[in-house]
Order: sequence, then C-alpha cells, then structure tokens
Amino acid sequence: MTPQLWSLPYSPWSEKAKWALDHCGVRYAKQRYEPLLGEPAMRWRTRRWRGRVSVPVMRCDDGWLTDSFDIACWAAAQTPAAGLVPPALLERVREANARSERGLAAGRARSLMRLLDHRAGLRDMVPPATRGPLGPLAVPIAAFGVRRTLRKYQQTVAGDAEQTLVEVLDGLRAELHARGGAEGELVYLLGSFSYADIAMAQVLAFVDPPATHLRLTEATRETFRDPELAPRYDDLLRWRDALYREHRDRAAG
Ligand SMILES: N[C@@H](CCC(=O)N[C@@H](CS)C(=O)NCC(=O)O)C(=O)O
Repeated sequence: MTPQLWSLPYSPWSEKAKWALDHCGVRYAKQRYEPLLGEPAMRWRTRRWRGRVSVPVMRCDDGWLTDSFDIACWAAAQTPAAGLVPPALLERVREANARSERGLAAGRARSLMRLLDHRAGLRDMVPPATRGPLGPLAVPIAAFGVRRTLRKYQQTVAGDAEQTLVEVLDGLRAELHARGGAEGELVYLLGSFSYADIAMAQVLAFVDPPATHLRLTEATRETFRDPELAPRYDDLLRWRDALYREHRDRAAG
C-alpha cells in the first residue's frame, strides 16, 4: 500500500517526517490534519484512546507510526543507501533527535505566546472555509485553540523555555564548530548528511522559519520568528539554509 501521512503543512515535526520520506525516495499520500477537530477521528484510526494525539502520523504496511522519529527510521530502513540513519550511528541520531525535541518544544511555547498577541496570526490559524462564517469570533476561537495547545504540550517544556532553546542552540553551534570545515563549507553533525541534521535544523524554524517547505502566512511567519534569538543565531540559520538548498530544495526539484 502507498503510505498515508497525516501532517500539518506549517509544522516542523511534520517537516521532519516529510523530509525523511522524500530523502529516501518513499512515495506517500498526504492527508491534512486539523488540530482539535481531527483528533477524535485520529484516535479512532490509531486506536489510541488515551494520551496525547499529535501529527505526523503515518499508516503503512507495517502498521501505524505515530512519531516523526519512527517515521524517519522506517523511511531509512526502506532505502538504507540513502544513509539517513546509518545503523552504526542510530544512538547518536536518536540523541540528536531528543535534543531537537527539547528545542522544538521550547520554541513552540515561545512562538505560541507570540501568536496570542498577534491578531492576524490568530486569524490565519482558522481554516479559510470556517473563517468567513465565524466572522469576529474567529480570533477568540483561535486564541482558545492556542491556549489549549500550550496546555497540551506544557509538560514537554522542561524549565524556562528561552533558556532551554538557548542551550540547544548553543549545543548545536558547538557541535558544528567541532566539525570544523573550510569557510563556506557545509558541515554535518555526524560527518555526512543524516537525520541528525534534519532534526536539528527544524529547531531553527522557531528562530526564523525557512523560506521553503513550511507553509506559513506572512503573519504566522512573524510569530514563528524569535526577534531576540534570530540575530544571535544568524550563523545557524545560514547553516540551516545551506542544508535546505543542498538536501531539500534541490532534491525536491
Ligand atoms: N514527538 C512528536 C511530536 C509531534 C507534535 O508535537 N506535533 C504537533 C505539532 S505538528 C501537533 O500534532 N499539533 C497539533 C495538535 O496537537 O493537535 C513527533 O515528533 O511526532
């Protein structure tokens, strides 16, 4: 069967899964997930009655995969030659992914707080078909959804979100420095391109989102951008952009 992927077009977690699948040349059908409204159906499909439901979720011949890392490992196993998760480096990739998840959770919390203060951003969070009929209620309903998302994921943020994000970004900077590389040369966390790079690159979506692949409106793009941290991590943003040019945009044609 053709794998089916439920995802959110603006989400870095969904982007992790899509990039992994695309890099491994796996064809799949995309299904758009609607936060909140789509949850009961997703629980039913995956037979997951308790706990958090999140996307990406993928259905394939091996069953249901409900985490981006599992999807990436599955993709890597379909095309080992793509080198996405080299078996000998699995634990190092897993560890990079765990750091990416910490950074993403902290980045999401900060971005959602900015979104709560951004009327146009909130409006854009409501699907266009429902925005019209909701009229002036669209913004408060979106704000309700954002507060709910903040509560839903609050346990994933350990301690102070800014401090956590800074720690993860400083760690990434130190690792890339340790890899050396000539001026302008693209360096990889594990020596050659792997899922560790994809995972860590996604954290930077909440510093300043990439120009391609995450589908954001002008307003939601503003809320993803961290005005305090973006100027401080310009070197990491340039690394992320080079990674996209070399391994994402070019591959996507
Ligand atoms: N560890 C999970 C986290 C996924 C995650 O946080 N997904 C969020 C952002 S795409 C989500 O589903 N949000 C919508 C919702 O919770 O309803 C993964 O990597 O798959």
